Order: sequence, then structure tokens, then C-alpha cells
Amino acid sequence: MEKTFLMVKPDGVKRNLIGEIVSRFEKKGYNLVGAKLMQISPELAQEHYGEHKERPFFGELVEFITSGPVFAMVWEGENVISTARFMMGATNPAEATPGTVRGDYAITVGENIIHGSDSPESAEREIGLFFKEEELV
Ligand code: 3AN
Repeated sequence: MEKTFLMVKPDGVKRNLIGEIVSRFEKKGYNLVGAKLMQISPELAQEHYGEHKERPFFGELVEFITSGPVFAMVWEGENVISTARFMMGATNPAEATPGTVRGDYAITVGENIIHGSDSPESAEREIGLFFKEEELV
């Protein structure tokens, strides 16, 4: 069964959207197999966003993701990686379809509420970065 890593970012946690977001994926039919509220260290942030190291917004990205607690999750189910991305909506909330998380709750690309792995490789990498094996049920 496929697994993906999803995370409610600090803006989503501050806006009390954890329940709403968890609810959407539960109602869709996916299974939550791991979750925790946590503060990301600068080191973990840099590793997580390693592929964006050369981008001009990298500093902002690390600063934002470490600015407050995040809600890290692992979800399991058929095609969960690509379907979760579809349910999240486009990276730029201005282009995200209504009915998606970003389409319904976000305005700017910097603060776009939710992160989700974009491929099986990144799902495996990100789950390993954020969770120990024994933290998953
Ligand atoms: P996604 O989160 O949809 O996979 P990526 O991987 O392209 O999008 O970007 C990672 C994160 O970097 C995004 N969630 C967004 O918060 C931030 N980001 C992407 N592009 C920009 C940008 N032009 N300016 C500021 N932040 C950006």
C-alpha cells in the first residue's frame, strides 16, 4: 500500500486548520498511520527542502517552516501520493482550484498551508526524515 508524507505548515496550524485538513483525507478514505505536532529545526528544514537550496526563496522557506509548530503526518492508501497532491491544489494558491486545500484556504505561494510529497522517492525520503519506524502504525 502506498504511503505519503503530508504536513500542515505553520500558517495552517496557526489558523486552526489541522482538523479540517485531517478530516478531508479521512473522509476521502485514506488511513492516517502516523502524526505529530512538532517544531522543525533549521537543520531538518534545510534537509527537507534540499532540492530548493539554490532557489532565491530558500532562506524565506526555511525561516517560514521553522516559524512555529507543524503537524507532520503519514497517510496510506491507493495512489495516495498523487491524489493527495490533487487534493492540496496548485503550489500557487491563486491557481489552485476551489475545493482543494490551497484553493479554499490560501492566498500566497509562500504561505500555502500544506506540504505533500511529490513522488514515491520523495515520500520515502520525507517519511524517513520525519518519522522513526516505530512511530508508524
Ligand atoms: P509544492 O509544495 O507544491 O511541492 P514546490 O516543491 O515547488 O511546491 O515548492 C516548495 C515550497 O516552496 C512551496 N510549498 C512554497 O511554499 C515554496 N515556494 C515555491 N515557489 C515559491 C516562490 N516563488 N516564492 C516563495 N516560496 C515559494
